[in-house]
This record gives sequence, structure tokens and C-alpha cells, in this order.
Amino acid sequence: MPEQDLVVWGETQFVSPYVFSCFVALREKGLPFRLELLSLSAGDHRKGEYPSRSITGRVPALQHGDLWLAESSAIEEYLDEVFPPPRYPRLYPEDVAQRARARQVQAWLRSDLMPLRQDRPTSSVFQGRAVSPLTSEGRAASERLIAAAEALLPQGAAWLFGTFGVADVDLAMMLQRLVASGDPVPKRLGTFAQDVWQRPSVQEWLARARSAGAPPGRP
Ligand SMILES: N[C@@H](CCC(=O)N[C@@H](CS)C(=O)NCC(=O)O)C(=O)O
Repeated sequence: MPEQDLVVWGETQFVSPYVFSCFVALREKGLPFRLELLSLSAGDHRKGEYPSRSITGRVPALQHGDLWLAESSAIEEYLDEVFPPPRYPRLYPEDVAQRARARQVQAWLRSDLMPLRQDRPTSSVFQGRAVSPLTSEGRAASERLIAAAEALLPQGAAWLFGTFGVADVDLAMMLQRLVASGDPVPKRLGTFAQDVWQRPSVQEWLARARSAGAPPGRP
């Protein structure tokens, strides 16, 4: 199916870490796509055909011809299979064990560390919103994040699995919740998070997020 048919459904505030992940994945793949924005505060995602098409009623969703697909990591796995190397850069490692590990990282980051997400919402990362000191729960979650990142990122490596991929984007996003607010992180993890942040795909998202200027939220 042609790449020109790709549509991504996102949200108007540009604070969703899941839309962010898909946006960066598509840009890194070099795939053209149209971004359709729903206002979650106005309940756009509960109106019209969106709930039945997306099935989850959440963003992001990908439209590719007749296919509608929600869940950010499912979207990314689909894109990597439909638009494979060598024509398109990989989002996931080639090696099966490393690919499984990348999926583990994504699944974990999407299902854990809630106190850190509450203390450091994505608006503090994408739009520089001020935050309070970490709560004790947030600090405990940040220690677990740092321990996991230390274990996952090989010493001296730029990326988690040899070449850049979506697991790097998602881990950097979580680490930026600390880095962007000046909370302490080990130097090499801070460097990793900042290196991901310098990528043109991420910079483009940040520019859009800043101009969207969302009020504080906690996705
Ligand atoms: N596991 C989903 C999470 C998607 C999600 O929670 N999206 C939020 C925005 S960050 C949403 O659509 N919230 C609206 C709602 O649940 O009503 C993914 O990875 O795509």
C-alpha cells in the first residue's frame, strides 16, 4: 500500500507521549503522513466515527488505506513491517532477542512509573511547565527508572540496541521527565536523553508542542 495514504490521529495539545513516539517514528522512517488533531478536552475522540474506527477511542491511531490501528507500539511495529529496510530505516532491532528486548522496554515504559509521570507530566518536558519537587513516590519511581536505564544502555553505547530505534525514543522521553526539570540523573543517561532530543524528528515535535502551549496535564 502506498506510503502517501498514511494518516495519524493525534491531539491538539501535543502532550501525548504516545503520539510523540509515533510522530518521531514516522519522521525517522522518512514516511510522509497527514496529522489529524483531535481536542481531547472537547471530547473529539468520543465523537463521530473515531471511537468505532480506532476501537480504543484513544490517540494515536494510524489510518493506512482501509486499516485503522490504535496503540502506539502496535502502530510502530506495523510501520516497521510494512516499510522495511533497506529502503526505510529500522525502528526495531534486526536481531530477534534484541527486538524482544526493545518491545519489553516499550511495554514497561507504557505500564509503570506512574508516580513519576504524575510528578513530571509531559507538559513539563515538551512545554517547560514548572513543577514541584518530586514526591517520595516519584523519587522511588525515578530510582527504578535510572536503575533500569543503567542496566539497559550498554557502557559506551550511543543507543540501546546498536542502531537508533523507537525504544531509544521512549526511554529518552521518560528520562527527560527528570532531565528537563533539573532532577539528577547519571551523566551518561542525561547525555543519551539529550542526544535523542537533538534529533530533527524530536525537535520538530518540540517546536509544535511549544506553539500548542498546553496547560499543565498528566498524560
Ligand atoms: N497505550 C496507548 C495509550 C494511549 C493513550 O492513553 N492516549 C491518551 C492521550 S496520551 C488518550 O487518548 N486519552 C483519552 C482518553 O483515554 O479518553 C498507546 O500506547 O497508544
